Formats: sequence, C-alpha cells, structure tokens
Amino acid sequence: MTTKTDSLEKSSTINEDKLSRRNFFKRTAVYSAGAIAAANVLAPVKLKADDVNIVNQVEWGTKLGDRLDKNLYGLPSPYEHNNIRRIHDLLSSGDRYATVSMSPLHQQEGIITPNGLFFCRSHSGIAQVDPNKYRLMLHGLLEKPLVLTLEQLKRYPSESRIYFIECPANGSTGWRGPQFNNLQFVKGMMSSAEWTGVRLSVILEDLGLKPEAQWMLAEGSDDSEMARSIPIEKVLDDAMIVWGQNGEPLRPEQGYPVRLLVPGWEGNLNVKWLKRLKFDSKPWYSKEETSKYTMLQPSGKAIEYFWPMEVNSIITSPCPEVPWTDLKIGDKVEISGVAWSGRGTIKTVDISLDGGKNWVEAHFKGLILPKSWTRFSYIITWDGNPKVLLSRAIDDSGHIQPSIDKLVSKVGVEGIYHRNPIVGWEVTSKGVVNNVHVRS
Ligand SMILES: Nc1nc2c(c(=O)[nH]1)N[C@H]1C(S)=C(S)[C@@H](COP(=O)(O)O)O[C@H]1N2
Ligand SMILES: [Mo]
Repeated sequence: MTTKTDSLEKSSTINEDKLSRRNFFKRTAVYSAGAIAAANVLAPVKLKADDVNIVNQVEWGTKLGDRLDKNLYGLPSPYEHNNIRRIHDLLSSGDRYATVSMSPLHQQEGIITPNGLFFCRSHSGIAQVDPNKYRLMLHGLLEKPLVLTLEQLKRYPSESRIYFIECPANGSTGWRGPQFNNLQFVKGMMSSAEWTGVRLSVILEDLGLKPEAQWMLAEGSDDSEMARSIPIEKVLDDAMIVWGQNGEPLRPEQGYPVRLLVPGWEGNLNVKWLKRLKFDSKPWYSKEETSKYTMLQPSGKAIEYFWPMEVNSIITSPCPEVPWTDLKIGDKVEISGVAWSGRGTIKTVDISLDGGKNWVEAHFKGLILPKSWTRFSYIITWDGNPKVLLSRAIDDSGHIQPSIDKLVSKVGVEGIYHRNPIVGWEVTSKGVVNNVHVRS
C-alpha cells in the first residue's frame, strides 16, 4: 500500500456548521451571560497543583442550587447545550419532514447513545402515536392470528439487549471523496441503545407459525407506511418487537410505542410505529425494496437484498470536532473510537498512524457484544509530527474493512449504501484534524 500526502483527498471543509470545540466554548460563554467572560474561557488554562481557589468556595457553592422540582424529567447541564443532533441541507428534504438528524458521535461515551441524541431517520416526519389507540396486528400464515393492545404486547416475557442501528446510507457522502470536515456528518447516521421487548421467536411459538411461512412483512403506521420483507430465518434468530429504549419507553423519534428491531441489519428494516407483521411464503416487493434500498452495481444491475451492515470502525477522538491543538510534545494522548459489525462480534481493531503503511493492534474498552458498538483505544506520545490516523476492524465472521479503492473497484460509486472502507483523519503538526481519504 503506498500512501503519500499528495494521494490524499482533502475535505472541501463545509464549515457553515462550525462544530469545533472553540465554537462550543464561545457559545457557552455567551450562554452563561457574564458569569464567565469569554476571554477567560478561551485563554489557555494554567493549572497549579496547590491552587487554593479550587478548595475555596466557587460561585455555585456559595448559594442554594436549583430546587429539585425544577425539572421533574431530568435535562442535561445547560452548558451541554451544544451536544445535539444536527441536520444538513445536503442530507435532507427542504421541509425537514423526510430527513435525517445526525448523532454527535464525538460527544458520546461508551456504547449507549442517550435517547435525546439518537439519530432519527424518518420518511414522513415523526408520528405521534396515542398508546391507548395503538394496535399491533399479527396475521398471514399463523395458526392463531392476533391483534394486540400495547398492554397485551408488554405481557410477553421481555428481554433487554444492546444493539446499534445504522442507516445503510451512513457514510454515503464519502463515495466521491471527503465531503464533510467533521465526524457528525461523516458517520452520525447511527446510534446504539439497550432495547427492551419480546423476541419474535417467543411470540411466534405462541401464535403457531405455519411451515410455508418464509417471509415476514413489517409495516409502519406513519404516513410513509414504511414496509419491508424479512426472511423468516432472521426473524426467528434474533428479531424483536421493542417498546423500551435505555430504560424508558421508546422516544417518538424511535417509533413510540413499538418498533421492530432487526439486530445488525439495515436501519430501514427496523420499522418504527409498527402497525402489522404479516407472514407469507414470498416477499412483498414494497416500495422500500424496489425504488430504494437496492444496491446499484457498476454493471448497471442492482443487488436486490443487502441486509447486514458490514464490519466498520471510526476514530472518534481525535476528529475534526475534537482536535489535538492543545497538546504539547511529549504528552500522552489516546486515539479512541468505535467498531461495529452487523454480522457478529468485533475481533480486532488495528490503528495506523501513517496512512496505512504500518498497523498496530488497539485494545478494547468495556463490553464486547455482538452487533453492538465496541470501543477501542490506543495511547501514543504526541511528537508534533503530522499523521494520518486510520482504523481497520475485523469481525468474528472473518470480514475485514476494505480499502477505499478495493471497495470502489467492487461496487462502484453509484450505490449510495453500505460504504464501510478504512477511513480516518489527518492530524497536522499543529494538531488540527481534517477528513482525508487515503487512496491505495
Ligand atoms: N415507519 C417507519 N419506520 C422507519 C422509518 C420510517 O420512515 N418510517 N425509517 C427507517 C430508516 S430509513 C432507518 S435508517 C431507521 C432509523 O431509525 P431511528 O430513526 O430510530 O434512528 O428507521 C427505519 N424505520
Ligand atoms: Mo435509513
């Protein structure tokens, strides 16, 4: 693999949404209205080990705090007001109904996305479903077809599992080169949660699946009536009907009160505001599996079904929003990120500091679960030399992230979906981080 700086394609740096830390502090300073002057916040902080001001009472310790009944549903600190989903015109319909809001991956920790930051992809706005009027129909090739209320559905034995959901269009702006100079718009079409619900295998045992049933149709009750056909092996393997998201009811953005969860497979199969599940011997060829979510090949033919989300990884620190501009030579600094695969469990993540010439193995942090985000880490000593950081994940099904050129030579650039090549960031000698694509 040859990698020279001149073979890097740089991002065109779309900066209308400035997402840098500097901006964060600026706006924070404005928000806190005089409490701290902006200049103080932006000045380099000099820390002393014997600073008495730290143990003396700070301004928030000299008066009563807020009353406990101020927010009976808890809210983040007002200083975190910049930790939000973002929408970009290039990824959205003008009227903001059929659109996607991108999750701020650079501001997340661990393997759970807080519910307020979970990315949302919706084809016709966010339906507000009355749980008292909610009904779920299970019909087709079943011994005992059934309609359930929400309470009845929740009486089935439930389990809670951590899975990511990723739109197959995640990363799709990168097919022709780096387009956005930030992590949020490059990879924010995914999030992860602990989902609570009932496995379909449990319900189907109760309702009696007829042997001819080979496919399940899942249909949403929102205006788009999103519908997808799912093969019965996957349904019986690990698909779930879920009503819980990180310990509380699903958020409206995630399909309140009930969605389908198809672990590791394309986001669009996880039908929200679920209305019915129908069982039949053949697929339905709904609009979402004909006009969309097929994969156009260089030959002009399209792959019809392309279900699992491929093995993938991204460095989340540093990234353009989390630069290394405050580092001094000799500082220890962590390169960290997230890896995931819809085919199974992450086995290895390798890191390159030199654009793919040499690789070292990262170590994992925290839980390592199938079809979940897996956190990786590698510590280096900052030497002030420019770097091109890349990450490359391998899963336990034997799949490995391809290079950009290898992927493009196989699937072309017209397909939009399933873009999982090795990507990363350039770090300049000043610690500024940019989106670059390494060609090989
Ligand atoms: N009913 C319904 N389900 C839907 C959609 C929709 O528009 N309507 N969007 C799908 C798409 S394209 C994706 S990527 C996922 C996104 O899930 P999220 O919005 O919870 O992140 O939901 C899927 N389920
Ligand atoms: Mo999607």
